[in-house]
Amino acid sequence: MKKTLFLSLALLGSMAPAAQAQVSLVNPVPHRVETAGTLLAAPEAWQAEVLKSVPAYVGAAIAEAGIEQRADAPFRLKVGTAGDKALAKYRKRVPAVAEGYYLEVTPQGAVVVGRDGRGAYYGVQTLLQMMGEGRLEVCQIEDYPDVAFRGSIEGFYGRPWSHEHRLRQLDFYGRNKMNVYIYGPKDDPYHRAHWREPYPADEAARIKELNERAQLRGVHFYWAIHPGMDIKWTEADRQHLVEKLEKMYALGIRSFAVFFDDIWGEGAKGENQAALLNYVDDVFVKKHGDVAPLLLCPTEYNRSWSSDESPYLKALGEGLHEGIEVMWTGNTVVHNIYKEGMEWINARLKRKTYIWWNYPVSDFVRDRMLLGPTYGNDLDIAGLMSGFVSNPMQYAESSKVSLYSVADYTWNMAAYDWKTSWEKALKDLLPSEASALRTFAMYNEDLGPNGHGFRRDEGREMAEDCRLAAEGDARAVEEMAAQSTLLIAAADRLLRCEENPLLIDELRPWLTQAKVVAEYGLTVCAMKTALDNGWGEPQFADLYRHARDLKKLMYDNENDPAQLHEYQTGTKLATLRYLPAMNSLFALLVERYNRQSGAALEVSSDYAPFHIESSVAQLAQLPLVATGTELKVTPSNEVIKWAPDSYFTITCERPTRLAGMDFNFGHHGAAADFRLEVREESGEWTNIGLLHYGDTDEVVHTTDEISGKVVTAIRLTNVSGGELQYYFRSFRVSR
Ligand code: LOG
Repeated sequence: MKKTLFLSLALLGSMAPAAQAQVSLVNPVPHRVETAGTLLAAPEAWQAEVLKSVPAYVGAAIAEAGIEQRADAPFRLKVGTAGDKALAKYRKRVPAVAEGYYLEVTPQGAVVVGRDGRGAYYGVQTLLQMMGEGRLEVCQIEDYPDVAFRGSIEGFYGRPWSHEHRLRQLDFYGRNKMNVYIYGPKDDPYHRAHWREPYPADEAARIKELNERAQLRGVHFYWAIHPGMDIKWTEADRQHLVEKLEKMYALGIRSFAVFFDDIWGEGAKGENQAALLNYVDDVFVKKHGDVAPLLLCPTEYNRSWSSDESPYLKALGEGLHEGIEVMWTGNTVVHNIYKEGMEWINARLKRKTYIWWNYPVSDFVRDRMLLGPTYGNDLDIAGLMSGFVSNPMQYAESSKVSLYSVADYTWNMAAYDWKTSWEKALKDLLPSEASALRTFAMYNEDLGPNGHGFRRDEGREMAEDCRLAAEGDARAVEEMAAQSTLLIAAADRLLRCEENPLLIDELRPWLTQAKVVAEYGLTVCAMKTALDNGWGEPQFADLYRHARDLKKLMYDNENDPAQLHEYQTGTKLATLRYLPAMNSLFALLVERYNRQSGAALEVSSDYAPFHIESSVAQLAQLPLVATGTELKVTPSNEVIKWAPDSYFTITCERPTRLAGMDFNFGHHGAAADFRLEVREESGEWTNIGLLHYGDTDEVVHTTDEISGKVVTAIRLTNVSGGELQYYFRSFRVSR
């Protein structure tokens, strides 16, 4: 008797037989599945018939699948769309949603019927994924996307993705039913700094090739322009913009976005932005007739920078032509997306917003590799958005861990299960070493303290062991020692894994660091054994010294010039639970040893001698990096708003001798807007002069009097009398 199962992912997760079925290999999780659970061997050859209603790229995808096409093969594959007469008997089963499809698998063959061409493509992807382990499942699937536009926005600061990486991404989006890639890397000069200038021929050719690959994978390739840093609201600049878009059109691009994020001043005016977009809509989009609705990234792109009565949002909501899409990052720059926030912004923009989700982007925490599960967005908001794209890390392959789940979430939101999705993502990315990747990923999830306050629950599975080990619990310490060995093993396996060299190259600094971190943990656990067994000098002291040396090595790895990131040094992992637990255990053991033996070994293995205090919320949580002679505040990507009299203070736990300092707020003239003071050991505050060198210098330097001063705090105050809006490009103190 046939058993009918309407599967949601929640069910898949909890039902063992279904979890092994071939349908469970499919990403995103399909909406409606009927299956008897019967498994077949996947065909090695088939007779594939692709009806004319289906675009050529679908046939190409079938041909690329590596299954022999043979006229006498017993397995028949038929692919068409809902309008095909030959498939009329399936029509009722094709969901009436753009990009939906119906797939039926029987022992004799498979039929894919798309609502449209892309739907047919997605039906074929489902079939191919199901065959991933050499088997096929007899089933009927009715499937469709919840969110119309799903994908990624290459929108981070830092090194843009390479051409090869982008091509691989587009292939990945096709397989996982994502239909959007927005090209907007902040550090492509022709996107932002030199937006008026055309691409050189070789770069133009690469963009053309990307767009062509996108078409083959059912992906809308959006090219984005970022004119806001220096746009003048003149006829000339309007023409510059349209001319640039025309150039991109000539390369074959048919979807365009205009970004005004992270700017201030002239470019940030809502009415002008709306008028410009409407103009482009009239003279470019409507003129051509085959260009997608424009997409705008506004200047107030999150709620914390806006207000209930924001005149800016009002100007966009009322002024922008119907159909122009507007992006939004949520309640803050980096935030999970909640229903209440969606309703708030949709009411103001008078349209369903297009979500720009700032995860797993790491351009504000460049010392992190973000490989954890993708969780936290509300599951009942599909109907409130027009699109959802993820801004990834500059590490393209590694970003696939979360992009895989973004595909899953946006396609079938109510059924989204972040745990299962994460496990599947790791297997998809590195099938031969998925368990090693999982072990490693458990330590690479949290972002650490950061300006946006966005954190992840790293090491949730070892929470209890970490808590107990920190208190010296014997069983938990043994457990942690075993976990540490597993981490070393995982790092070694990944380092010699050849399955995805691009991925391993990205992970390498963190893999190297993971081995040192784990060795430190192991050594601390061994210190406990040594102490429990009554070992004294020299064994305990040797282990103690080794633990401290490993800490030093971690630090050296972070500051290895070969691994320096452009703005923020560091290669951090395991910082939420594992390292704090091992540090506490270390301190506990050393104290006990000192007590027992009368020794005076230093207890703390970590020392954080500098702290930030600021009345500017955007600055208060910025990480500080202290190297041997320098103290650097992590730069901020966005514009910082300094209220009148607001301050930024660095306090030093120990009196610190200064050699000098400078900062860059992206503005010549900033020196006159601030007062710099240092607190001397006596507790007294002393003013230090500020100046620029020359007429255009953006860097603010201090006068010589700073050199040699021994201080316990450095304070910068906005004394301009008004609100200031400046970048925060660098802030360095040398000592
Ligand atoms: C930028 C983005 C950057 C991200 C995270 C938007 C709309 N713009 O603060 O380019 O990658 O935040 O740092 C942003 O998010 N500015």
